Amino acid sequence: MYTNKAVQEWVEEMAKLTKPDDIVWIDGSEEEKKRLEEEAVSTGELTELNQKELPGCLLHRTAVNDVARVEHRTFICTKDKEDAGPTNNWMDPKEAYGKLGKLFDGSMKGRTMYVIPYLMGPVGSPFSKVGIELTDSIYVVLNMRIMTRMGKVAMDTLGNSNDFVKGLHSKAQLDEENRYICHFPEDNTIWSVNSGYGGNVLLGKKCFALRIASYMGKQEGWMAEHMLILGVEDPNGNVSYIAGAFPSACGKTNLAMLIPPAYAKGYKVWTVGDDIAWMRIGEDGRLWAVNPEAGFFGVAPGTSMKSNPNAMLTTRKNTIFTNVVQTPDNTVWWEGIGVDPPQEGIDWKGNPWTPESGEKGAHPNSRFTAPANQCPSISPEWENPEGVPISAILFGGRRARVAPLVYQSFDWEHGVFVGATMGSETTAAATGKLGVVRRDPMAMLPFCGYNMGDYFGHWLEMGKKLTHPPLIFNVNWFRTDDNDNFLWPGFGENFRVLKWILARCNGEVDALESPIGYLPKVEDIELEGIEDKVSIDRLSQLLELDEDAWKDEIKSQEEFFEKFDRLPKEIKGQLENLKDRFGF
Ligand code: GTP
Ligand code: SPV
Ligand code: MN
Repeated sequence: MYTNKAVQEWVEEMAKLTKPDDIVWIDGSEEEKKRLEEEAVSTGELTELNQKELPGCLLHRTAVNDVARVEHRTFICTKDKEDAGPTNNWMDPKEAYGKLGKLFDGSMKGRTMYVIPYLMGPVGSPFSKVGIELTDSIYVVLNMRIMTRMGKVAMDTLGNSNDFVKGLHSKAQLDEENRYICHFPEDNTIWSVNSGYGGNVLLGKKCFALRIASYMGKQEGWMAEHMLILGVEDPNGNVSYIAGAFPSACGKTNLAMLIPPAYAKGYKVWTVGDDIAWMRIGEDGRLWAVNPEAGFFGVAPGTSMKSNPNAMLTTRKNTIFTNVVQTPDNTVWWEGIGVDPPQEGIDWKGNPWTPESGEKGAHPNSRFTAPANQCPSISPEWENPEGVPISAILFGGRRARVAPLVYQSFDWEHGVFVGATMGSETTAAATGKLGVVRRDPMAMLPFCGYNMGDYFGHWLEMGKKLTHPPLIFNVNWFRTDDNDNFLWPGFGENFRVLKWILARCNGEVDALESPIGYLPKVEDIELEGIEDKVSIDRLSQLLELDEDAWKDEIKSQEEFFEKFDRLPKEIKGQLENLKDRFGF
């Protein structure tokens, strides 16, 4: 059905390696979706949920050892090791092709290979790029159908060109010991084997739209970032756009779908994207961003009608739930959904479960895959081929003590330093120890497809070319008191912080200069309606700088930067300036 020669030849070559019984070319049609769903339900790969309550919704359980991204098994395979840099795992491309080639050899025997053409970015946008994923998983096809513009539209965009990202995925035996997610940025290629978990296998997402795309962006003068994009509409109908980079499971989806508190009459927040932003410099010298994805692959636990009604409403139909609890009436439940658990259910492992068992019913990294256009707050501009102009960039993470609720960088270069020194406590989105602080520059530590020293350099270069750069801020919703309680109510109340940020962008409010940047005056963060939860004292506490904590923080930043041979001198200079301002 498709006539592109380069695609055909590559598919033939990969089929020779993986030896599937059949090859199915995906067109993205409704009939195809129906057929694949039926097949996956018949084999138990997917379970049809209560079609009255959750029309078009399906449930999937991954293998118990396959529930999150595996960063220690994720590799950047560049010819020169230095080009992968000190923060990435590196493998020589020849070695990687050899090693994974053996694992792929015959891995699709007895199975069907699906050829998925997909488009990252809106149809007809100069930002957009084509990828093709070969996979032996129907779950992957159906997820890619939601997360990307999949099928004919992508092939039509590609035409006769050979400019596409080649992705090969096989579940193989789901063997943890032989699980590899390898990226070959110099060959536009991704090979992923022995996993069935989203972030490892939906190759358009982290693998292409961040790791490969960040490398492309460096070559071509644009940026691929782990950022949400939202628009704030004021009562006069003016919309300002904000992009925000927070590490995995640190609040991007929630902020992107925020509903302003009652006091902020006439304001509205629009969702453009919840995870990834591709950004270019416009002719007007501003930074313009698109969301390359078409769906949300969101964290389920903690999502409720109270914390994120827009996400709940988005997932009422045509959604694939992964690793949540299946209830007796064949709907879904997870910790923090805001309704009582069923008396009994089936947990994410597929076992009978009761709330009394003391075990979590849903995996902490259980997810929903839902079409973006079902989101009640989806921006009218979300598929604008030109993107949206960004007024402010936010960096943020989970910091119990050091980072104040919000501060503004002095300028772009200092903002790049603020991003480069981001740290956050680890979450369930990746395997490994939870809750330990690790440095995570721009929330890109697991997703940068090249040397992060060069990446910082690229940010600095972009700043020089932007005649109207966005202002750069740092936010922290996760500061705690001595009893580990969150000091800030978060979620919808984060709007109060966005409002200060936009007031800064519009030059409407002044600020206090501190060693780390501009801090809000307490009276400039509006507390109307939450005075009972956040007193002035508490707000002051949220904005406080603890000098001892900052001393340790700077030491940790310094140690991190010592790993880099290619650290731009500007970053070093910024660190020295910070120490001077503190008098350390
Ligand atoms: P990825 O999809 O992994 O990139 O995650 P994300 O950055 O989109 O995170 P998400 O919005 O899904 O939030 C992850 C977790 O953080 C959820 O359990 C939320 O309940 C919690 N969370 C989000 N926003 C806030 C907040 O403002 N305050 C607090 N305390 N928790 C929050
Ligand atoms: C993240 O971990 O940042 C996610 C989910 O958004 S995944 O697709 O697994 O990367
Ligand atoms: Mn993410």
